[in-house]
Amino acid sequence: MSKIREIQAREILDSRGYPTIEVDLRVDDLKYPGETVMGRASVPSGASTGESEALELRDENKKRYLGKGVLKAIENVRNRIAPALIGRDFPLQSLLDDTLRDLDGTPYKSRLGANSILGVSMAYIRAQAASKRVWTEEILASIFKSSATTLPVPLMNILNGGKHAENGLAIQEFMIIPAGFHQFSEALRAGAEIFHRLKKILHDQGLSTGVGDEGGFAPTFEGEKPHEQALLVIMQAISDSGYQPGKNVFIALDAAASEFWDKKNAYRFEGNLLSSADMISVYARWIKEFPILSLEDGLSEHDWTGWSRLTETLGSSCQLVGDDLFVTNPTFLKQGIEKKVANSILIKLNQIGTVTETLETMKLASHSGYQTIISHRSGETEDTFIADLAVGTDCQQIKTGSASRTDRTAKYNQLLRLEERLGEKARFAGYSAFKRWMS
Ligand code: 2PG
Ligand code: MG
Repeated sequence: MSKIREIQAREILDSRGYPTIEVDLRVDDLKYPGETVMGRASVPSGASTGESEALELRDENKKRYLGKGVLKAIENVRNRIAPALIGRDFPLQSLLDDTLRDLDGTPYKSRLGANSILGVSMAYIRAQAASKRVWTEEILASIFKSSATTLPVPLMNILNGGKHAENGLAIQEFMIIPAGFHQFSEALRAGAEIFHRLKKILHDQGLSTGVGDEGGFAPTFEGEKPHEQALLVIMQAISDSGYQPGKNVFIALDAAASEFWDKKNAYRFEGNLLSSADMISVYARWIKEFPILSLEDGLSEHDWTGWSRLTETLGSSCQLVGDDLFVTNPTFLKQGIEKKVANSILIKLNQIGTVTETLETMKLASHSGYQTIISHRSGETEDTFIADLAVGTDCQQIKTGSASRTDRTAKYNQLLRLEERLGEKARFAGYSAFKRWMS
């Protein structure tokens, strides 16, 4: 029995300098009776959010942090959550998370805020690990029933656009996928080398090498086809680094298309208004010309008809990932499975708001043949929970930014530690993460 003894919440800053919530949760130490141990977790925040995400509670008081303070969420932890949990033991994470959901009582966690609920949910996992003297990923593995030996392929966002930069690119993320390696550490090294090579290429072309929210470069390409220019410089960076595009390093895109979709069912793209069919043709052409293995949110979360067509047309040659489309929510994922929409899902803890629900969505995905990709948010902290989550669930892919900004590299560094700790047991997911889409 390991009862909850204390819960503290505080306002800290995320990677964009906006407040977020950090929770310290103390439980009985199973090793030394009478003592307590602490689990700590902090909550990330998105910019290009799906409309049906669980609610991120902000103060909306314009006099503090431009309205983005999280004091209300903190008050909810102190005055509503802590009194209901302190002195209680939850033998299963799901019992704790069910209690949190009941306390909130709304479908999108709009009463207490998903940020306050998730902070407590994650901190409890960490506290359990501390109390039992095991690692966080081992706690997650015991819930998810996995071997916790898989190291995910990193999807590294080396060129930023959309809402994460100010460079006019509609597509939000251009990522490299270093899949053709034997170890995570080798893949990460390749990714970092390509990132540095890209910097040199951009510099030599007189383009900006400042970085966007997720640590990728954010140059402004002046030509008529800026997205193709972006893809071309990435291809060059891969080859100039001594790697082979389409052999050991591939490309992934997150269009985050809800952001450039307007309500008249058209996409504002490179100066034109395109239909979903036109957008699909653009993607089809790119997939032919470039080694693109993954396309996330290629169409808007409101354009399910377009999504069906996209899946029918490109689903056998490309990983099609629903992010804003599914918002880590089993209800939307079930609809996707029924309607044969997308073939993969992005997993973000704060879109749904508890660890248990996140794991349930992942289980549903894998039972239905949907690939899962654990993801950061564009607003992050130094918390490395998602790295532990990826290994703890044997997830084959993780997307957590570029090879710069500590908020991004912290996750990669944790994966390096996990690989080292696993030693000979470590298995890098490599090509097998994408085998369905590799010809
Ligand atoms: C996305 C994410 C993370 P945000 O769209 O996939 O890259 O961005 O956190 O802004 O929603
Ligand atoms: Mg996305």
